[in-house]
Amino acid sequence: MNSKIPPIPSSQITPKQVYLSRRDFIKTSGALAGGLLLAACGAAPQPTASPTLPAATLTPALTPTAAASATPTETPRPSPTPLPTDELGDPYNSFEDITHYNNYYEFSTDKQEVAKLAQDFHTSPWQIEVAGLVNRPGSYSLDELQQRYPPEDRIYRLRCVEGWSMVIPWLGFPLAKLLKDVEPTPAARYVRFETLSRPDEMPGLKEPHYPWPYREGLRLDEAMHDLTLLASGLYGGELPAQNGGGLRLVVPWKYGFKSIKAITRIELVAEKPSSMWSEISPREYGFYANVNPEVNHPRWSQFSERRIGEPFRRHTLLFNGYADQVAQLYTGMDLKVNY
Ligand SMILES: Nc1nc2c(c(=O)[nH]1)N[C@H]1C(S)=C(S)[C@@H](COP(=O)(O)O)O[C@H]1N2
Ligand SMILES: [Mo]
Repeated sequence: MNSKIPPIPSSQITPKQVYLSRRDFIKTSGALAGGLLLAACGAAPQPTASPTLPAATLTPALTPTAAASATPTETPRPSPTPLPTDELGDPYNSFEDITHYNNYYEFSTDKQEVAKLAQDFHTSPWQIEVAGLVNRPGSYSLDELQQRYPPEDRIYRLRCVEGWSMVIPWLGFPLAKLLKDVEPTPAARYVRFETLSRPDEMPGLKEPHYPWPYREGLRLDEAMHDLTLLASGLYGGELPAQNGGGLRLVVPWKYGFKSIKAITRIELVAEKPSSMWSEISPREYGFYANVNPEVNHPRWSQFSERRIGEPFRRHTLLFNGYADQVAQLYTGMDLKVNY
């Protein structure tokens, strides 16, 4: 694979407020950013390992200034602005990496081709149908949903079943809010999600070996968990087409393929729904797909992962590091059997 992407001014690929805050950041802590850039360039990870830079809007608590705490008699010493991190101290991946290293088979199986092929995909207006075993089915525009459920900042690790991972600052709302409002009936036990099929704009749909459309499913209690997000943005801006815009699911304790992109239909059902990947290879892509370093993929180990932008592999964490929040969903279940 070749990561030569023509240089694009960051003002064209970065949401405006992020771009502006990057410029401020570079002004105030150029030395730190430069140091990290050197460190990152020493290794040869791909794609490009650019230092992650903060969106000021996402991290007001992370930008202390030395001047504010200095007494008048002291010479203020510039203190480096820390890079924004998730709750485990892992720095965000760069906007460039998050938006140019994508799994999205409706466009391409080549992660570095997706952004280019998705650039004319229309993510607005966006309509989502909620149907099935609910008292109040309906069809909602993304605008309506965003007004009803104001987007929250959520910093999540994303671990792909292939063995790589990223830290992504999403904007979104808990799926639970929407589900509560549509009132699932007592018979509803699972939630089924379906991706839009728009063959004119999605060249990958011509690939006949895949049982399109992309579909995924969750148990209702997993779907109702507060970590389960419907994301409509990232890095403080709109959700780029290549990341699943208009609206995509994010389930951070499961392998990335569960986080279905470009959702147009959500259906409450009684039986465990099938998914595109489980139809292709049920042994390799199970329904639960909980991140677990002890349960290997039939063709490779899941013990460690490559964090995009880092030179060394990391240990993979049980439930992708969210065990304290989600392990109780699986009490009494054998995770090796229910993979
Ligand atoms: N509709 C659809 N959703 C999808 C995929 C896909 O090919 N099509 N790929 C999945 C996989 S394997 C991963 S790892 C994540 C990648 O999300 P990202 O490109 O935003 O990092 O999207 C998931 N959602
Ligand atoms: Mo993935």
